[in-house]
Amino acid sequence: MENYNISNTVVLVIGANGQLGSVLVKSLQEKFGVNNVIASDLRTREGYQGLFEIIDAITFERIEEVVKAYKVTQIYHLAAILSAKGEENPLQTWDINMKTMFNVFEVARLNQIEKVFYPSSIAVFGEGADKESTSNHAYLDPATVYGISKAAGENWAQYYFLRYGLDVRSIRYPGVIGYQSLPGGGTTDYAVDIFHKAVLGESFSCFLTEDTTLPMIFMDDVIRATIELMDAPKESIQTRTSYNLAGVSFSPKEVVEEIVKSYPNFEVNYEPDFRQRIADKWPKSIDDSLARNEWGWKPEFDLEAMSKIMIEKLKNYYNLVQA
Ligand code: AKB
Repeated sequence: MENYNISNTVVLVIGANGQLGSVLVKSLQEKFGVNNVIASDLRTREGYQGLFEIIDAITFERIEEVVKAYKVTQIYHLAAILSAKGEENPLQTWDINMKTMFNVFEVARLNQIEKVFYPSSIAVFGEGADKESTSNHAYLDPATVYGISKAAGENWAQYYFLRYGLDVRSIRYPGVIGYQSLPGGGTTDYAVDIFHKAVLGESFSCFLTEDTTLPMIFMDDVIRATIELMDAPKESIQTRTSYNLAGVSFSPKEVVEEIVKSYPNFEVNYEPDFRQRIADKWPKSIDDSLARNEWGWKPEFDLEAMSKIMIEKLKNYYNLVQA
C-alpha cells in the first residue's frame, strides 16, 4: 500500500540512474509514495517502476517544465561528472557540473521549492587539509576539476541560502559501497568492483596501491544520512556549505583481508594509474562531528559488516543471473 504523504511532498531526483540515485529513489518512494517521486535522467531505465522523466539538467526549461507539471516541492540534484572521469575533459566537466547546479538552484528559487539536496564530496579536500580526521572547516584546495566544482558548489549552496533563503542541504560523500548499483567515473570505484570480481571467481587488478586508505560508506548508511539530513528541522542545519560524513575508512589491502575470509584464493594485483594521484590528495579519515551534533548522524556499518552483506547479496544476484 502506498504511504500516506502527509506533507504533500513531491520529490524530483535528477541523476536517478546513477549509483546512489537508483537506490535513493526506492527509499524516497517508500517514504513519500510511488506517485510522489519523479525519477529523471538522460535516458529511461529498463524495468524502472514509477514516474520517470527524461531530463538533461543542462536545460533550465526542461527542469522547470517537470517541476511545474508535477508541482515538485523538493529536488535532489545527483547528476555530476566524478573525479576520475572529470579529468578526461576538465573544461567540459566544469561546465556540466556548474551549469546543472545553477539550473537546479535557479529553478528551485523561482518556483518556491521547499528543499534542495546538493551532494558534495571528500574530493573538495587537497594538500592543505589534515589527512586524518579531516575537519569540516579544513582548508579546501581540491586538485581535480570535480573537487573544484564541488567546493564552488558548496559555496553557492550557502549563497542561495543566505541571499534567497533557499533551503539547500549538502553532504560531502565519501566513496559509496553498495551491491545494488555500479559506480561510474570515480576514484573510489575499485571498492565496489573488487567485490563483483571476488564473487565471480575472477582476479582483480586494483588501480590504487594496497595501502591507499580512503573514507568510504556503505549504501544503507549513506541513504539514511541523506534522508535524515533532509528531514532535520531547518533550525538544526547550521552548516550551509556541506557536512563531512564518515562511514568507515579502509585500504584495498584491508578490504582484500575481508574478502579472503570467504574466497581464500582471491587474487589481486596492484597497478596504480592516474587515479592514485587523485587518491593521494584526499583524506584518509573524516571528522563528522558537525553532522553528529547538528542533526544526529551516526554510521552503523563497519568494514566487516559491509563486506559480509556485499558478498551475500552479490552471490544471490549472480546465482540468479546465471541460473
Ligand atoms: C569519486 O571517487 O569521485 C566519488 C567521490 C568520492 O565523490 N566516489
